[in-house]
Amino acid sequence: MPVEPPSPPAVPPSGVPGPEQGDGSVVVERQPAKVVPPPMYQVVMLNDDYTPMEFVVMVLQEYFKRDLETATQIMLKIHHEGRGVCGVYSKDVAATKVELVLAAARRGGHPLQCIMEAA
Ligand code: TYC
Repeated sequence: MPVEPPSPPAVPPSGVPGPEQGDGSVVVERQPAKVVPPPMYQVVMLNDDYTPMEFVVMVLQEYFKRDLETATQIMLKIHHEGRGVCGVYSKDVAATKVELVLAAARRGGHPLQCIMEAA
């Protein structure tokens, strides 16, 4: 019994070569890469009346890699304005930094608050 060859699909699946040029060759159009940057989060520290300024400066140096002058400026901004951005990171990194800062604050007996929010 004769076996029929499989017939080609009427519509080629998208993303695969097409259309035929007549000589059997095909033109492949490169799709522009759709690169979506990951959502970013800012880590924000809040002011309080009890955490020592020196501790906040140490946190900014240790966990946010700020030099002494920048850390002092950020700390003073928080002190005067109530809040300040320590840095902007991907979700996981921001969440880890918040955890580390809160753990260090609790170890030191300070009420320092640190949150993350969509940048
Ligand atoms: N306001 C605190 C003080 O006068 C200092 C401080 C700064 C506390 C920043 C928290 O996120 C903070 N000792």
